[in-house]
Amino acid sequence: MSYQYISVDSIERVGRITINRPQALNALSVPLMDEVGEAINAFEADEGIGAIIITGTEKAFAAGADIKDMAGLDGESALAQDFPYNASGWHALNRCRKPVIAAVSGFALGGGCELAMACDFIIAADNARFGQPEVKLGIIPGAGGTQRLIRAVGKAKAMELCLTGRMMEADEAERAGLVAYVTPADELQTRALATAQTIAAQSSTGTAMIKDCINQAMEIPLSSGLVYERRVLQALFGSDDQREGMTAFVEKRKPAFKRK
Ligand code: CO8
Repeated sequence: MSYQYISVDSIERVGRITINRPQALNALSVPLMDEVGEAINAFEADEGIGAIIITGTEKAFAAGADIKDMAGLDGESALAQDFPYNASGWHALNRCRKPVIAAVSGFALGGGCELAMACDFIIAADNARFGQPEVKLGIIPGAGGTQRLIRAVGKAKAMELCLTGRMMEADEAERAGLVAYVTPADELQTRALATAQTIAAQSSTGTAMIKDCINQAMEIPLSSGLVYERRVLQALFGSDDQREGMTAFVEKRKPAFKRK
């Protein structure tokens, strides 16, 4: 598969999607997000892949939706196309059962911040800057900015960020709970890859179910979430991976999980 706006590679069970439109600070056009969708679907279907990284260039993860493309959009078309979900990347990301990490360097603004938040977690370079500046353009976030940011950083900071449109630096984003950890910019790819490889080496049933349960926690009450989690755990007893994982522990060896 050849792509125009992204590049794709894989290293030891980790599939990596690099947004590569540096002349526009990786602004997210519809064709670009369609390519992201194709690449996610291809990694999802590949049993040799256990985790996915989405990253950008050093200066920008993505500086938002492409404003030049959006400028001429009218309300009726936006509604008819279901903008911005008229690109397959958002759907592929929501459906993906493999863990997806956003490795963010530079700007993650507007749709770029939303794309990072739609991943399972964010690793940030120390030069990363997050923000939802849509208010400055006379619009509001539209791919989860007002919904996922509040769940990550709480109401006060989500309100303040979305209402002012200001940028938040990596260390503040880490303190606020938006990012899992911060790394020096020149170590971002190595550290993200190491984390992704650790995940990709686990039971793929286990990682898919953990992702499922944690995502459920964002949607349902605690009492229902606890039941959901327990039922998933119970269902995993008797699975190939449970047998192999526990047998390997008892036999003091590394588990050899089946890849499916
Ligand atoms: N869209 C299109 N082009 C962009 C964008 C963008 N979002 N961001 C930067 N560019 C282009 C610039 O126009 C410029 O191109 P050119 O050289 O042809 O003029 C080039 O990238 C370099 O940009 P700058 O010269 O501005 O670089 P600076 O380092 O001076 O500034 C900034 C960097 C601060 C990031 C600045 O470019 C900026 O403010 N960009 C816009 C950020 C923004 O407002 N993002 C939010 C967009 S709205 C949005 O995301 C709505 C979400 C709706 C759903 C999501 C769907 C994907």
